[in-house]
Amino acid sequence: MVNSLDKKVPTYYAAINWNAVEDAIDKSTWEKLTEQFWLDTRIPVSNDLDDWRVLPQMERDTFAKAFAGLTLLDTLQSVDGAEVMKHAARTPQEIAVFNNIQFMESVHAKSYSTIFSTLNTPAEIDALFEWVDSNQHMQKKAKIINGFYEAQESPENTAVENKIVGLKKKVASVFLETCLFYSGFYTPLWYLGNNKMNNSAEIIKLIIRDESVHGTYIGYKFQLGFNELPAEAQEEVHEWMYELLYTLYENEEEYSHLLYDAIGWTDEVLTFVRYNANKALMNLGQDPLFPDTASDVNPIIMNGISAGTSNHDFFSQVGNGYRLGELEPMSDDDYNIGLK
Ligand code: MN3
Ligand code: MN3
Repeated sequence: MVNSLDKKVPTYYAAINWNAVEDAIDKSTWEKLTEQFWLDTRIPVSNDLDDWRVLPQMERDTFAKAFAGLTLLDTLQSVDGAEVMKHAARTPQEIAVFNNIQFMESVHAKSYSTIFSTLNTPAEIDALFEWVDSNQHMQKKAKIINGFYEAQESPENTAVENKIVGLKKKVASVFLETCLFYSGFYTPLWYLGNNKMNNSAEIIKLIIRDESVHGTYIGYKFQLGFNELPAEAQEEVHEWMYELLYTLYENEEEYSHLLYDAIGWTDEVLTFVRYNANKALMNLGQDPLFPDTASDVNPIIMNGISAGTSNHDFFSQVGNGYRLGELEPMSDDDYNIGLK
């Protein structure tokens, strides 16, 4: 019997169907990201106070500024980066994945404030935010990356040109998350490698673990679109990408001199940045730009990054098991989202 109320109309809005997943990577990434969910408030940062009190003032200053810089980058990702990725989604499940990513970017951006509120005075915190919101190098990287996020497709463009607008957003995001963050991440990893400031570093390692999934996932989605481009357009994007990375690297050089010259770490930081620049290119399916490999990075940093898993949350076993991967896609099960 036909119910006259059950009348068919053209689809105005389609329901998301997780039982008809087009791309298995969406599902495996969703599972990976939800499995590694964490909150800054569960990490006992105040246990770092004994280490903090005996740090020389110059090191404290570098530490706090590095974290202020990271706050700006994660703010950009939480407000604009993840948002624009969502609009370029290829599948409905991809939008859901970016909803998770966007929320976690807000957790990341907030988590540095958890550290500041434990280690710094209110006056110091005000000065840090004033510094980062007006520092030329930090503002420059935010401006370059956000310029690509804000770029619009246009009816005057060809279909290929419009597609490239979207692909450039993904490249900008991967460069930010897999390379630019690392001039700041260096600091907590150095202390962790020296068994200091372990709880602040734990937060950073949880962030790094998330970013490694974001970079791999966005890089994978980039490659799907890139492979659909005609050869000529691929060549154009390829050249643009290397130029952009070099421009960003030059800015990292100056930023690292500003932050690290006083404590003598600049050269080591830049080796680490170049190593991660190569990883960003690898996420995008491209060849490395720099000769630096894992064996060129200060072993103390590698020691910090691979330091044992800890579980602060007895209920959900949220802890940190991130280890740095080899310089090839998805060689490490710790952030395997199911790519070959
Ligand atoms: Mn983040
Ligand atoms: Mn991210």
